[in-house]
Amino acid sequence: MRAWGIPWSTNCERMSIAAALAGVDVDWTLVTFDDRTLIEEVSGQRGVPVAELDGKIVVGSLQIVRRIAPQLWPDDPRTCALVDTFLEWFDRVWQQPLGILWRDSDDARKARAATRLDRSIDRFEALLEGNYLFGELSVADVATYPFLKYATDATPDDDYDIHEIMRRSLSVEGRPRVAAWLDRVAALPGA
Ligand SMILES: N[C@@H](CCC(=O)N[C@@H](CS)C(=O)NCC(=O)O)C(=O)O
Repeated sequence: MRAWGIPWSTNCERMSIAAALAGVDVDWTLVTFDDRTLIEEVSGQRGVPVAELDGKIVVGSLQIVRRIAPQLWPDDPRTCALVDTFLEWFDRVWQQPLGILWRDSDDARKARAATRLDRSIDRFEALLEGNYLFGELSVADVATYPFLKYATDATPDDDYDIHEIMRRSLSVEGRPRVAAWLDRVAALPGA
């Protein structure tokens, strides 16, 4: 499968993990964070990852993951509905404070955003009664690990501002299940 991305992209890592789990080879073309000319030419928008599937260009990490690794969605309809709801929460609500910490200049608002992010890790701690967020390994783990990993990640060349913000805002202190889960998911192929 051909795909386009940027180095250290959280959303590209979602796709890398899913592809490795599904046994799909990815032929990546990487561009830089600042020059999205090729991404715009290929897909008509700037976000990555972008993939070519059955001759069609697909954008959106979870849209791509659903196409290449549908087995990551639980079979049980109720658990599957919970996972989809969780994914919408993660992309639309959990990520919102990151934008405030990145772009906003209001210190009080930024402090509230940092508190919201930090407290959110307690929800992950509570979800992790077993090895994975919703019982078996699922798209919930694959989609959130590339973000949550910044609680412990120190990859030297990965110096994007947004990743530095996550390193500062996320912590596994007092969250032993999240710490163990990060190690567990890090050991998966593609992570
Ligand atoms: N909802 C999209 C978000 C894609 C996205 O925002 N990707 C980041 C990199 S992790 C990016 O390209 N941001 C820059 C931009 O959109 O201009 C997805 O899940 O793929």
